[in-house]
Amino acid sequence: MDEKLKAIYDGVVEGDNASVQQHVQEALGTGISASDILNVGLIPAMAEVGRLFEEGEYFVPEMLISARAMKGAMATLKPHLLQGGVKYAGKVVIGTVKGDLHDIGKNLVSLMLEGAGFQVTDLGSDVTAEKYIASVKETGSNIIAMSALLTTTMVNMKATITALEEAGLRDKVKVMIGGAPVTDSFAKQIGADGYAPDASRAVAVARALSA
Ligand code: B12
Repeated sequence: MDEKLKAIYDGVVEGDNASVQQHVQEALGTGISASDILNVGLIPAMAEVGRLFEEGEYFVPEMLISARAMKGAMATLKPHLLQGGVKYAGKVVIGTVKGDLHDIGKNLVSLMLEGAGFQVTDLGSDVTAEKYIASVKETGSNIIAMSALLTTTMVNMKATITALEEAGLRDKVKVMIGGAPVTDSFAKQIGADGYAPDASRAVAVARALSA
């Protein structure tokens, strides 16, 4: 791995916000692309943090400071990732489902969709079915994108789809879902229209659903 990308990776794993910021700026300055910083440095670092948590080496506070370092880096990368966006491609309401506070992956999907020319309304995390529905009505969006990182909150994706049906909106809006525990077969099982395992494939799915 490139030295700068390794420094970014280490900084996120160690939760060293200042060092991550510094190395991200330097990497951009030396011509390393924002997408390499994201895909080679930042995302694998968060996967490592998850592994350390699973093995009992890290606890919630460590996860939190790593997440802060990752978020800070993403804020710096945002303008670079948005460069070269294409024309308006569709309207998406996105959020992490009720009971779930994990928003890093959702933020990435949101960012990539924006970069690909979608108009994105980001409702944040812990989003109830009612909130998704109110936002679809208000913005006239054609896609709801839901994220879940906890096996215990995945059920709230199905609850949102049921609420859409009850509101008479199911045939007006496509539903796409994702997040580490979510699979294609789960998406089919709950009647979602699309699933993607990562942010770049989320863009392809959103394009297909808007066609
Ligand atoms: C950071 C983190 C936290 C942070 C979150 C900070 C934040 N603002 O997001 C904090 C410390 C708050 C946290 C809390 C908890 N966490 Co946590 N957390 C993580 C960790 C380490 C990383 C998640 C992450 O950001 N990954 C990086 C991003 C880029 O990846 P991603 O989210 O998967 O997103 C990508 C794809 O999934 C996809 N995607 C995501 N969303 C969407 C949406 C759509 C529509 C599409 C198409 C695609 C898509 O694209 C993204 C980009 O490529 C994971 C471990 C892991 N390996 O996932 C545990 C993990 C998710 N947490 C876990 C747990 C248990 C918890 C707690 C319950 C811990 C506790 N005891 O309190 C709490 C729950 C709080 C709550 N109510 O939500 C478990 C979940 C286990 C399970 N099976 O349910 C995990 C898996 C850790 C573990 N191995 O045990 N956590």
